[in-house]
Amino acid sequence: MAGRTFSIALGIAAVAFATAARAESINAGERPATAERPFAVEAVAAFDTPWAIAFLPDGRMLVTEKPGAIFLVTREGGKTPVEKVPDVVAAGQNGLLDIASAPDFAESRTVYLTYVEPGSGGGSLALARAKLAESEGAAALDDLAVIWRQQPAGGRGQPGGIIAFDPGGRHLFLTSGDRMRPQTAQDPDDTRGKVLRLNLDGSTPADNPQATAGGARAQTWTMGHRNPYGLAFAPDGKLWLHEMGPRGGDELNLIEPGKNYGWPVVSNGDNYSGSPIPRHATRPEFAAPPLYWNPVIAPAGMVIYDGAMFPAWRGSALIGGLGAMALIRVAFDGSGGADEADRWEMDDRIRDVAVGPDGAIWLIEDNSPGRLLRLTPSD
Ligand SMILES: [Ca+2]
Repeated sequence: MAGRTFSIALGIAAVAFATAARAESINAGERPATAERPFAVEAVAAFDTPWAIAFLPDGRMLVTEKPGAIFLVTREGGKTPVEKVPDVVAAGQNGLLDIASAPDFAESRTVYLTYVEPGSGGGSLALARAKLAESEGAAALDDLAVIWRQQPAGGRGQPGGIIAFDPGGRHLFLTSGDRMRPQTAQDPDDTRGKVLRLNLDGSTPADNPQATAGGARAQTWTMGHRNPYGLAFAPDGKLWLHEMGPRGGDELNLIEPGKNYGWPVVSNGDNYSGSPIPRHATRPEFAAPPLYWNPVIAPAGMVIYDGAMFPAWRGSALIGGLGAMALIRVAFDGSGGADEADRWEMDDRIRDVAVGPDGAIWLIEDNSPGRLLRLTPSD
């Protein structure tokens, strides 16, 4: 009797421990997409390989094109080219990448942009800021200054380059891809394969995990990433990232300062050559993804929805699927867990997701022409 009670107690303790430790990762790779979409899709404009959408407070958008152009776009699809865009390395995955309006844009007119800057060894990821100037129907980036550069320089594809601001608008978070040099992600003196946390002028915050170490270490918030194309804060303050893995290893990660996410030591996928990589479960010292996709979706772009048009999706992540040619909704459990809730078929590779002031969802297609799409509730 006593023995049996003990066994039951042990069993309950084991379940409680598993829940607290969140040891399990969910694989959503095999989930089907549905053509039954609860939204209407309106094509508003078209671009040459668009990469990112950034809303301005007045409801207009900035849209980047990977070959090196920026447009100011109205909700009706009117396009104004933005002049004085910096030169970029436009090849393969590299080019003009993300754009974001500063938290104080309404007063400062400041925008931030990322791109692969021409230079040695295949170019380097750069973060610049500029003022968006407008007059008589024309627009330009004035006073552009590079405020951060990848160190050391060079690499191939996989640039990362996603910008996010903390909810207080005091810090800028930047994803820096491994540039197809996997070992850089575990080198603490290399900015590649990291999430970096910077002040809004590009300097290093004094309260970063290794702020006194200088160089890449001081800028680093988390390490062990491959190619992160999604980074967003949820309303509860949690920071979520997705990253493209190797074959079968796309991940959604909860980002917490100082942690190491394991690439290339562990992955839930394998190398494209076919050689295996040890799984996350074999090395608990690395933070494991609560959600991963094997086979991959090739995630790109992410917002945490907080708008009015789709109230049931508030607090969910909306993620574009390049390989999946889909829009994916991920729901969170509030304690670090996540699961794929919906996957809707789209007609092309989805590169970025944004939400307008009225709560409409906006997508861009990774194509040339790649369309800018506005999604509103079907009924
Ligand atoms: Ca990982």
